[in-house]
Amino acid sequence: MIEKTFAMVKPDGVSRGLVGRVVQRFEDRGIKIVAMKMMRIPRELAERHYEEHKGKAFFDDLLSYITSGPAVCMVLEGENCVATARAMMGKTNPQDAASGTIRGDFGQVTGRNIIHGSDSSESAKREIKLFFNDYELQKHEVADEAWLFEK
Ligand code: D4T
Repeated sequence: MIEKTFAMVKPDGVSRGLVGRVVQRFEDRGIKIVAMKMMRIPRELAERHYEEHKGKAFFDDLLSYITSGPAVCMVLEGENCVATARAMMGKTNPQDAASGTIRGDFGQVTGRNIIHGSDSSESAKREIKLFFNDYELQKHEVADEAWLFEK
């Protein structure tokens, strides 16, 4: 099933110049970028995004980190895209993330793990709405679409 997911290159990824290489991986896989913007996430939006972690020991550090500089927010689209994008990112703790994944190749610690991806289709819908307006989501065809999917 073709579905959308939300992904964000976090401020460490932006600051370390990893945006291009991260985006390249999605493009190489044939995953379609249907929205993308750079923003410094306001604290209130960060709190809503991470509301499931409110009250946890790492919550304040997480908010400081995620609001510390610009992030690059994206909506990705593809077959089973929530799970595929998560698999490409690797485990939350880069120490546990397999080589070949974004976190496994570029990260070392959980608190600087470069990228976020929605963990379910419900989260994806919620997060896409939090960060993007409908008019920011493109409906374009890409050149190799006919070869990426069966009819
Ligand atoms: P995100 O949401 O950033 O893609 O991460 P995950 O979906 O892979 O992991 P998560 O929701 O469990 O954690 C959210 C965010 O909090 C940071 N974190 C997490 C942390 O700093 N210390 C911790 O102990 C945990 C569990 C990293 C990701």
